[in-house]
Amino acid sequence: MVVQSGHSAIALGSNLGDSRAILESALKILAQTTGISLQAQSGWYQTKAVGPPQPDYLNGCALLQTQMSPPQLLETLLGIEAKFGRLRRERWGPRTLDLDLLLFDDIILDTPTLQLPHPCMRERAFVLVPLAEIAPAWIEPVSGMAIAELLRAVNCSGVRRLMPAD
Ligand code: PH2
Ligand code: MG
Ligand code: MG
Repeated sequence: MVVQSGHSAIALGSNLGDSRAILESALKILAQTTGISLQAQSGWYQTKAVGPPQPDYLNGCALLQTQMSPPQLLETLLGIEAKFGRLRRERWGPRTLDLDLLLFDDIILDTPTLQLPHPCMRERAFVLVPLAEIAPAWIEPVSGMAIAELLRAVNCSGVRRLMPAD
């Protein structure tokens, strides 16, 4: 029997520069990367920033199928961030492109460079709203709860879906 693995979910965010164009080209690069196939993408959401005062974010999520290991996929995401001139200044500060690895199969991992599932995803409406659009039934393995269930527990008032023409 062949067990399909390598399903992952990522979050995309930007609040500096032309965020919409940046997020869309990041997805295009991912889709064209050897060893990754883009399976689904959510709509884009304008979201109130969590953390220090800064402009609203544009956020979304995508599902990937990959032959890479989680650390290889993380390296790929960081490489794409770097292409868009991502500078790491203050923690949780404004950024041109943030690509976060949220889930990888049902792996639970806690290393200094990579934690799976992403430790903040359970509380973040700007992650759960777009993720629930494309993976409502995915069980977050630490809580044992489905994404749609986690979403019911958070306040979504700062998250607004953009219509395609916005
Ligand atoms: N990312 C952060 C900190 N705060 N707020 C919103 N709305 N969206 C984000 O993507 C975001 C944030 C750190 O990664
Ligand atoms: Mg982030
Ligand atoms: Mg990040």
